[in-house]
Amino acid sequence: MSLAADSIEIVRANDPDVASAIDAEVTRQHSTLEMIASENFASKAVMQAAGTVFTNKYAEGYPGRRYYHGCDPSDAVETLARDRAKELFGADHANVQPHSGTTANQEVYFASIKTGDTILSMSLAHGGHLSHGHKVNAVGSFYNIANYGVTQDTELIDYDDVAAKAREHNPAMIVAGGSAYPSLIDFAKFREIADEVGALLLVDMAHFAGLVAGKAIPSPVPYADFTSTTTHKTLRGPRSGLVLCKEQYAKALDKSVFPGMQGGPLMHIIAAKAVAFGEALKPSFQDYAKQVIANAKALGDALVSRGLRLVSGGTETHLVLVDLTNYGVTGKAAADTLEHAGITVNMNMIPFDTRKAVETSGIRIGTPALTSRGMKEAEMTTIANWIADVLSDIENQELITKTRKQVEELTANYPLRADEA
Ligand code: DSN
Repeated sequence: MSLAADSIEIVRANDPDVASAIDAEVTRQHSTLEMIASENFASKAVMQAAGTVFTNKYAEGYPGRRYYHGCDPSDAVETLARDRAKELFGADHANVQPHSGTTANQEVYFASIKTGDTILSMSLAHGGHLSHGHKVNAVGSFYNIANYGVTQDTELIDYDDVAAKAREHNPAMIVAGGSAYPSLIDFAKFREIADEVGALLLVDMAHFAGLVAGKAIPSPVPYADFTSTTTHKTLRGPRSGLVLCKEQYAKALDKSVFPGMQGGPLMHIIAAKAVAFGEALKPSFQDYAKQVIANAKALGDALVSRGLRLVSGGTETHLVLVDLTNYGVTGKAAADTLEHAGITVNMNMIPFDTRKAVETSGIRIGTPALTSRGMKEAEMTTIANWIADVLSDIENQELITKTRKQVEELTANYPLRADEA
């Protein structure tokens, strides 16, 4: 055991109930295969920075312009985080205060468009995200939402549809990016369409920010007016958000984040973000990012060799979206059964899914977390075969128990962070 286990003794002494939940989570993370595409393992340095006295400090405002006194250390750490984020992504301006990816997106809209304006974004059912506008999300209440999607034959973004919808709806903002899209996005094409209709372009790179930082895939930053992200997925930092933008939007963005949508920034999390951005600037992060993609490809190839179909035919990123139709199981049944076998994935709708979101025809499987544990292509092939075995016989309790044991044997050889073993 490592990570939280060596730092919760004070919690245990003061609050055994909470310590016991933390112990259970440590055991779960160590002994299972974490394949939720949006999860990862932060370093000890990131977690320790997040657990510091900065949690005690109010620092409303920005470095050098605070509404509270005693902010010199807060200014120092926020400046480090901002400068590192700008260097990492080659951005004009960075705001490191957003609490999450969803708030980051809301803050971009609030900074740049008016209530009632139209946002054109990828449909949630085709791999978009709630915060890109949906009737069950606040964004859908404040703005008029139009959606583009993928083509039925390729399951890739239909750029003709994006252009047609842009001409039809005249959006103030076009959003590119999603949470279950396994292919690369043509940011230059999005820029061209946005320019044609006079719209702003927001790229939400939450899922693939670490791959951009690690130079494993092309960056959206030169093309987008705003680029938003979470910091805890492929980027491997603390659970939080970040917005980058062109210099001309810097003032409006900062005003939108504070005082527009947030109060006191979480200085302990900003300290942890500064550590994470520092880690991502190291050359070893580029090896990590490339391995994440190599692992996703190996996992996908092995699943295909077992008769499973991958949406869009494969992956160029950190995730595969698996159509389970050939196996005759729903995404919900598959994810439930795999969890019993020690493999954690999401149920996920596939494009043109005939099942609802609570059941789905697919599962989303990602490699960022297992790559942090040091697993490579060979382990991905082994795991893909375990997944296929379990899914081809989901009522077989003996097989589920056997797989759970194999998962425990495999994970025992891999610390959560291979670089900190
Ligand atoms: N971050 C999203 C994901 O799991 O992809 C959920 O909001």
